Amino acid sequence: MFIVLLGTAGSGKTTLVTEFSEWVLQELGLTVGVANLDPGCESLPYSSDFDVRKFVTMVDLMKREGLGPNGAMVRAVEHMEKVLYKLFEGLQRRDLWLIDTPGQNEIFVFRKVGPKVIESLNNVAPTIGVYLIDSELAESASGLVSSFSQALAVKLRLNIPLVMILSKADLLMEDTACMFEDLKFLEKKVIDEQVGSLTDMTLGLIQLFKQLSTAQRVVKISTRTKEGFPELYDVIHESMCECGDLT
Ligand SMILES: Nc1nc2c(ncn2[C@@H]2O[C@H](COP(=O)(O)OP(=O)(O)O)[C@@H](O)[C@H]2O)c(=O)[nH]1
Ligand SMILES: [Mg+2]
Repeated sequence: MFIVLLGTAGSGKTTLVTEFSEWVLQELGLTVGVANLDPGCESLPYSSDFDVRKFVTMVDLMKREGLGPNGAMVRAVEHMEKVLYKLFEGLQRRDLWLIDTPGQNEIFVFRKVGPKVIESLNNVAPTIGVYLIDSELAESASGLVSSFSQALAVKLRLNIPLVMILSKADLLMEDTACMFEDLKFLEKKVIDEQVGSLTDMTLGLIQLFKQLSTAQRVVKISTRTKEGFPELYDVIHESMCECGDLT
């Protein structure tokens, strides 16, 4: 099974890959592989079984081609597409694989490389996305709904089962947790926030969100406190079963 970590820059993907891989190994005794697909990271907190930086790095492209960070990331993912087949040569058998994706997630997801990576993984083993909603960005009702709409765009683009989680639960405000868990409460908060002509659209997005997450339960994760790791493993497994990919 491949678990692809997705979410905005700084939402906690790399940290979660590090902590969750250790937890899966120690607590569940499963073999876990880790692949880094971020050509822009300077150092990694985990030891990777596959690292795209062996083939391309952003720093190198910035130096060689005089590009800025975004231009270099665009060139890097274009190059990644060409070396994708090497990714699969490097992946040995494991109970599960965690796939870390670029910090500048939109360049990965919305360029050709994102769907190509997912398709190639899916051809090898069942693949699921874990989308991190950053608690720090979801302090207001409209902030949380904007995060939902980003997740919706990712789901549309990659077309895989997507488990939605709230990252950095240790920073979570009580109101945010309630909004995430109780969509009726979120609707009320949207109306209270008086976003004017955007209210109807925002309420419409909440309706869409109800259909988006494959997991019925809300998972709050903190890599600081280790809150939510067993729940995350359970919802990943449940989502795979619902999609008929696991029994
Ligand atoms: N408070 C808190 N900070 C976190 C947590 N997970 C990650 N971070 C911090 O968030 C920042 C971005 O994390 P990173 O994993 O690099 O995000 P990425 O860009 O999505 O890979 C780092 O400073 C992390 O230490 C968490 O659970 N709680
Ligand atoms: Mg990262």
